Formats: sequence, C-alpha cells, structure tokens
Amino acid sequence: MTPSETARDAVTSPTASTAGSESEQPTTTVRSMTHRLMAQHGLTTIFGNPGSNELPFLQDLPDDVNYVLGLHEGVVVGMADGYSQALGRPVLVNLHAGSGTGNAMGALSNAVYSQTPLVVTAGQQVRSTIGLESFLSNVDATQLTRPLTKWSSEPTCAADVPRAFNEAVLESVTGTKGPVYLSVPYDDWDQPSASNDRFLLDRSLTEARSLPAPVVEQLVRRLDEAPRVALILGSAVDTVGASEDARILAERLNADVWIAPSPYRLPFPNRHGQFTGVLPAAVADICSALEDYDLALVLGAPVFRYHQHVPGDYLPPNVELIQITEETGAATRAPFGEAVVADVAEATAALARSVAARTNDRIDAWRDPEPAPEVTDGVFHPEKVFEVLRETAPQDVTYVVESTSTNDSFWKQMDLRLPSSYFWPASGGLGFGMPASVGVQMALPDRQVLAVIGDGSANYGITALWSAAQYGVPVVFVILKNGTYGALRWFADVLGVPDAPGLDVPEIDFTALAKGYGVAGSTVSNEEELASVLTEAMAGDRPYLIEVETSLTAPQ
Ligand code: TZD
Ligand code: CA
Repeated sequence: MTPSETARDAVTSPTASTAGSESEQPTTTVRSMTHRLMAQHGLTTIFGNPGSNELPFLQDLPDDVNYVLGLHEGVVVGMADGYSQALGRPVLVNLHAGSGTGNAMGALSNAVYSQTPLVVTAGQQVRSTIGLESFLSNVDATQLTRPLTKWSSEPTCAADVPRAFNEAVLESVTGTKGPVYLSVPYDDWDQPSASNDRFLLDRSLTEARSLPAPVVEQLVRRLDEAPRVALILGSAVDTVGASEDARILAERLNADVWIAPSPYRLPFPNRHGQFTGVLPAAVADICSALEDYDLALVLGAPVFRYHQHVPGDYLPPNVELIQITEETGAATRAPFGEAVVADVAEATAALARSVAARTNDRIDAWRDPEPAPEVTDGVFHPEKVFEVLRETAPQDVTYVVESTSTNDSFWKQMDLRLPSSYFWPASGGLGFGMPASVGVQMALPDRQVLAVIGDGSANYGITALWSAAQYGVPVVFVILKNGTYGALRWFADVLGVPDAPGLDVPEIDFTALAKGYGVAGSTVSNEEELASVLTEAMAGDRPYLIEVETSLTAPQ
C-alpha cells in the first residue's frame, strides 16, 4: 500500500458503522466522543508537551493511544512531521496554549511546505475566563498560527468540539494538505456530547481529482510529439508514493530527469542514467538549464521555489511548461506555464501507462560516484563522511539531513534508490532534522534512519535526543562538526557581507550533550573508525551519536 492510499483509507473509510440508535448510546462526553473520533481516523499516536489547559483532554485516553513527549514544542512538531511524512497519514499534536504554540511556529513552517497533515490542538483557558485574559488564555487563538495553518478554529461552544475536531482532521488531508489548528477551552471536555455526534462516526469524504481521459490523451500526445522532454520531479512525487511510476514515465520518454529546486524528499534515484541534477534555485539558472528542451513537465512541485536572486527570463523561447500538482496555491501562484491541479500519483500512473516507449540506452546506466578526498589530521572532508556512510549503510537506509554547507558533497556521494530515502526541512527552517529523524524512525521501524546534522543545526532540536533515548528509537545521529554556520559563510561571500558577526559555533561537545540526554556516542577521527562505529551503532537497538570533525565546504 502506498503512503497516499494509507492516508486516504485512514480518513475516508470508517472501519465499521458505530452510529447505532440514539437510545442505545451510553452517556458520552465531548472528551470520550473526541477520543472515539481519534480512533476512527487512526490518530493513535499523540506528539505533545502538556500544560494545565491540556490535562483534561488527556484524561481517560484509550489504552491503545501512544503519547510521545517532546521537551520543546519545535521538537514535538518536528517529530510529528517526520512521523506523518514517513507514514503518509495525519498525525495528532497537542501543545500548551499560546506559549507552546509559539515555540512550535518555526517547525510548523516546515510542515506547510511539505504539506504534512498535522492536526495541532492546544488547550485554552476555561471559556468564561478567556475574555478577561486570565493566566494562560490563548488570546485570539484562531489567528495565532495564521498564515501557517490552512485552517484554524476555536469552536463557539462545547457541543461543537467533536464536529470541529472531525473537520480539523479532514481539512488536514483534503485539497492542499497541511497543518491545521484547533484550540479547545479545557472545561469543554467534561460537557455531554450531543446525541447527533454519533453521525460523525459514520461520515466519509471522498476526494476525486483524477484527470479525465481526454486531458490524459492530450497530455500524452504533447509528450509523445515533443522531441526533447525534461521531466522535473518535485518532492511531492515521493510523498504521494509516485516515484516508481515517475521512473517508468521517465524511462519510456527517455527524458532527462531534473529534481525541482530545494528538494525535501527524493523523487528519483540519483544514480540513474537519466538523472540530470537538482535544478538550481534561481530564475536565470533554471532558464539556461532548460534551454535544450521542447517541453518541460513538472510533477508535484511549485514552479518554482527560487532561493538565490538571479533575475532573468523564466523560460527560454520555444520551451513549453506543464505543471501537474495537488497544491492549488502552487498552480495559482506560478508566474508562467500551464497548470493542472490533479492527483499526482494517479496522473503519473496514467501518463506512464500511456506514453509511447522511445529507444533508451540510459536505463541501466547507473553512474558510480567519484572517490572522496582522504581524511587528513583527523579532519574529514564531508564527502568522505558520505562515502563511508554509503559504503557501510544498507541500501534501504533512510537519511534525514540538516547540514547546509555540505549539500553538494552529499549528492556527489549518495546512491539513493528507494522511496522515503531522504528527508530535509521543507521550508529551510532549522530544527527539523534531529526530531524528524526520531519520528521517521518510529514510523519506519524496519529501516535504519541516519540523521546527518550540522553542528549548528543540531542545537535547534537537540532535545530530540532525550525522546530517542526514552522511547528507544534507534536513530544513528552523525554530527558534522566544522565549528561554524558554514552555509552562512558562503552566503556572506555571495551577498558581499564579509564582516557579519555571529557565524561561528565553536567548542560544543556533542557526545557530552548526548550523554546528558541518555544517548551513547563517540568521536571518530578516521575512515576505519567511522565505518566500525557506524556498523556497531546500526546493529544496536538504541540511538547513538557519532561526532565527526569536518572541513569547511560550500553548498554548491
Ligand atoms: N534559524 C533557522 C530556524 N533556520 C535557518 N535556516 C537559519 C536560522 C539560518 N541558517 C541557514 O539557513 S543555514 C545555517 C543557518 C544558521 C547554518 C547551519 O549550520 P550547520 O551547517 O552547522 O548546521 P553547515 O554545513 O555548517 O552550514
Ligand atoms: Ca556547521
């Protein structure tokens, strides 16, 4: 079952009719009805950090509910984000009032760009005391997470809480997926649930965004008639489980395959003979990269997520661009091209089935990486670290990466072929990597998660180590220690700011920090040590942290 199928099943198909007649219902509270709705939607894991306002919701949780405590709300949301992305399902988050929500905002920005369906709930003060702003009132709660959440609500009365909860879950996975926010006054939970709430348990919602046959036929004709096709795959191709069909489509078209700029997941094997590269995140650079094509087909990506400001024409003359996306905003926002809003997995499968197969000698032409520079004086070139990881880790390893200046080195050495092999902070907000790796490992217990984290990035989510230790989540953390915010050094140069302060992070002892949070670790200083410590760490069933001193490199 693909992640998208799992998500659809979880939300649209109640397992059995539980409605019954009004007279048969035992007296239920808003709390117990909401707990039943959680079960119906498969929301059996809560990532949270509680306060007084939230405790009444957490009373009498069903036995099969698993509560995962994070020690900071950025970590709570980061773990939930990784867990939700890797499972392909909505996930419940519970935060403390306005202050807990505020701590989570940076992490929420990542969930927006990966369209992660997080159902974020927060406890509110007692209804009658919110207006006078009693301690821990979440003032204007519905506005607090805007514009990051696509939907937010504080029900107008206790009786509307179960319906609003149901709406929150469905909103998170319908249309453009993403985080939603529900604030609930804590005196609501003990109130009686309305007898009509039983109908909520019998609801279903079906979203049908398949392409009609004539649209498929027209797209197929245009693809077949275009001599030189560039297939530009977005991270969402992996999210919706379409990477296998995308590979078939690419091979039948014998298209060059580009990955859309700033990828947060990997939609195509990066050693495949048709893999051409990650598109540069700049207007003029993309224009020149697409010069030799007639038609560019973008699947599951915005057009485009630029980063560096290099002005120019959006497209070369005579290149047509068609974008197929599930994200309505990505279609409406785009400043050029023809957009089609549709189910990306179904559209990819339909095109892969229907395009004519061209001659193609690049299918089995896998490309080997070049050897990496050797370790000198105990200092690794980042490429050497990645070479050792590639040679030591199993083929189905999953990387969660947050190390910014080493991007180029990473892609030079990696050989990633399977779905869900790569996760990266989707908005560029640091603090995702450490916690998301814990969430991804919880969701994918049969795959080893390696978290590759810079010594700057690690600090934004360091308390994830504690959750990994306490819940026995066997992530292996590899900390690349160059003592600085390497990417910002490079940016300072690009932007002509040679004297910017605050760019170095010297003298942090990550093995000591890990020990403090209950995670064993060690520092390695040569290739053999790294390989043997990594092998041992992956064989264990506990988290482990490996600290590696690395040289300064540029992201590209
Ligand atoms: N704060 C947050 C929440 N997100 C950010 N992206 C930044 C600050 C700014 N920032 C970057 O964009 S990259 C970077 C910072 C501080 C440096 C990260 O350092 P690192 O990796 O040690 O993790 P490198 O390889 O040394 O760049
Ligand atoms: Ca660094």
